Amino acid sequence: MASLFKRARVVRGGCLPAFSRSYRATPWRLQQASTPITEVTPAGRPAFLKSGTLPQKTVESMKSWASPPAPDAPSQSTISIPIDGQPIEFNTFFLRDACRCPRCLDHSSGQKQYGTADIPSNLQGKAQIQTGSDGHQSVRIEWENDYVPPSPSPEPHTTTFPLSYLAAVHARDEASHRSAPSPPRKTLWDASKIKKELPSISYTDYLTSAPAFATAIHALDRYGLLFLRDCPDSEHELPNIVNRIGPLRDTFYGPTWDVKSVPNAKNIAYTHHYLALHMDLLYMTNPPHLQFLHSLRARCPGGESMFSDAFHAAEILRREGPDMFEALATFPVTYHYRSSEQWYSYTRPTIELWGKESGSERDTNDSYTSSSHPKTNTDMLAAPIKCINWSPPFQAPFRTSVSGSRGDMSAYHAAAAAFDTLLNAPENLYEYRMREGDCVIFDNRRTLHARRAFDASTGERWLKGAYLDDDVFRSALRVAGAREEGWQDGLDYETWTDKSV
Ligand SMILES: O=C(O)CCC(=O)C(=O)O
Ligand SMILES: [Fe+2]
Ligand SMILES: [Zn+2]
Repeated sequence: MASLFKRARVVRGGCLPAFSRSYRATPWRLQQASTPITEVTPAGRPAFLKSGTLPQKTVESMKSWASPPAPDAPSQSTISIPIDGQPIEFNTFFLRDACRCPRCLDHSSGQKQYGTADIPSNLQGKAQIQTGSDGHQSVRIEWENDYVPPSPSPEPHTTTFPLSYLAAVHARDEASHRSAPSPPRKTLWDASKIKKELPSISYTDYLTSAPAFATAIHALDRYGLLFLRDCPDSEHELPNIVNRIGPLRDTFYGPTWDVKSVPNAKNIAYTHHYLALHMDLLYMTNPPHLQFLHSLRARCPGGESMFSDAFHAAEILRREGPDMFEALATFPVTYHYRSSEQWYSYTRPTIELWGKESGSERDTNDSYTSSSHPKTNTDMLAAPIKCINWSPPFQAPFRTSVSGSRGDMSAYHAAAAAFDTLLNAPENLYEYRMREGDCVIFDNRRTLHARRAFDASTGERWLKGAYLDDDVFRSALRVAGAREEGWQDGLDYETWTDKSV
């Protein structure tokens, strides 16, 4: 029966501790083999269906978790803790589970030594406020019927929180009840604004100055565009530039790739033709978040780069043509890359919005992972933009709503034409001729890139390119800023580990 809980954790590097037999006491409920099974399901406890497929003993054990504790083992669903003089009820399991003491966390990795499911359902706790010699207040909880990870220490297990942490948790809960979390802060731009405010940094500062690097990548997050100046003239330099943020994203184009005009190009970018505004790799499930282009040679006429803020264009459309905005937020467009050796394909709407459903990461202050899409038009017209998908050169034939006189395709066509006009309007398009030694970094889910045709017969044009994923960028932003925007004071505790014992 215990095998239900003996999950084999397969972790890359094999470094997740815990869950090994020696580290786990038998969960309390599993010892209660004779616990009477009841159909009564108190609020907040899951009801189990009768299972025809699981062994009866397993089903009984599962039911025992859902049933109320025996009368001699009263449960305590909350613990009252005063926050700003008000008694606030915190869920008992939340408090026990959030313990970050050196017994609950593995000493070196800071990872948990037990699972939430190991916490006995009859857990009880008594909270006491303490004031340290430095004046900081903390909450010390003494537990009864606790799950205690094994430790050489004879001391009973207690949990101590900075009071500021619980105040921040409470504030976060309150805010999420009042309104949807605020969108990640972005600075939308048109051509004149970006010319004035263009984020840029010298190569040397980017690599050697932590504060300058932090400022630069926060600007990259805000504007979706950053220029590095005076990069070394070496085709081997780009991985160093990317690695300053984190490991680069390898694709079938290679870890880095050369944008040069070549015969039999496997990508339209590797020709000398005009390349319309687009994003890269939308035919993949998770297109790269950042794209890097390092200019190594700029010795022929033409080839100017162009950038356009697709969030800015989409916001204009939301204001001026809400029906068109809706068409772009719903109509599915298929992108593909097909050759003799590759066949990538993915379908997505042009505008993706942050959802509001509970459990989505927008509710947890994390701004760059996937979330559910708003369901109603009202939600759609209010929801912040998560990302844009626009890559005409890589579109496949449409797959839906195209037969007969169905309106969807025509509505999409009108909306796409309006969006294209906005993206390419001279007042929105930032044109810049990359100089040798420049490296541009841009948000591939927001900032569109294009280039003018060039005359490859009179001189060389050569860019080296690379990609980087969203998780890697979010991680670098957090490290550089110690916390994300929208992150409340005090919540840093969640990633803090007390290694003092
Ligand atoms: O040639 C350029 O400036 C851009 C090429 C391009 O779109 C790409 O490499 O993704
Ligand atoms: Fe591209
Ligand atoms: Zn603990």
